[in-house]
Amino acid sequence: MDDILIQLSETLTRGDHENTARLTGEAVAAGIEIKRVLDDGLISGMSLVGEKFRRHEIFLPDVLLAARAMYAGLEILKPLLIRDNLPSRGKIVLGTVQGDVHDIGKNLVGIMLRGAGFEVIDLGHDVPPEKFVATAVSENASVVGLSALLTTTMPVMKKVVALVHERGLTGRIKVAVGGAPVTRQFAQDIGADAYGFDAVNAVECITRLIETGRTQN
Ligand code: B1M
Repeated sequence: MDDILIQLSETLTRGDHENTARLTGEAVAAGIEIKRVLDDGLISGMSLVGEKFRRHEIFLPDVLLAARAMYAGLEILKPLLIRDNLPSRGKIVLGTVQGDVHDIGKNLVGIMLRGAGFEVIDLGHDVPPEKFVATAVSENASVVGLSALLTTTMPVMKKVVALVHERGLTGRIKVAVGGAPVTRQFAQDIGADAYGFDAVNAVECITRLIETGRTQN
């Protein structure tokens, strides 16, 4: 792997936001594909942070610093991923489910969706089921995209799917789910319409949902 991506990953792991931004810019300027800067640089560093946190080698403040560094890198990539002034391909309500504050992956999904020409209404994190459904109705959005990073908040996704059915909105509002602990099997079990394993795949499955109406599960 390119040295600069190894350095980028290590810098993010240390929570050094200034050098994370600098190295992200340098990697782009060196002509490295943006997907690789994201996957092999920023996301790879963040995965390492997760492992160290799990092993109690680092603590919550260190994770917060790494998150700040991740955002510094994403700010550099954002203009390269988002294309403005395109006709909208569809409207998506996006958010991290209630009880969960992890929003880096969700924001990445939002950036990629906007980059692919979708209109995204981002409700942020810690979003109650009712708010997802009410916003989709009031904004006439056809998809709600749910992110969860905690095993304890995954059941909220099931509540959103149930609410869509209870309100008689089945088929009109489709539910796409994702996040590190979420699996395709889980998505099928709760009756979600689509599952995306990463931000690129989220765009693929949501595009399929909107353009062909075909569910994946
Ligand atoms: Co937390 N945290 N955290 N954390 N944190 C995890 C998730 C954890 C796995 C760490 C660990 O123990 N190894 C663990 C969860 C364990 C579990 O549930 N099994 C954990 C824990 C325990 C906690 C706390 C409970 C810690 C505590 O307080 N003791 C606490 C919970 C707070 C809460 O939410 N109520 C907590 C807090 C935090 C911070 C606030 C410090 C910070 C979040 C900052 C922020 O987001 N603004 C944080 C972070 C940064 C992490 C890790 C290290 C990194 C997450 C991340 O941003 N990854 C994480 C460990 C890990 O995941 N390896 C961890 C990078 C991001 C690009 O990936 O979010 O997976 P990800 O998104 C991917 C895909 O999942 C997918 O696409 C994205 C791009 O590829 N995707 C979708 C995401 N959403 C999608 C939606 C889709 C489709 C695809 O469709 C709509």
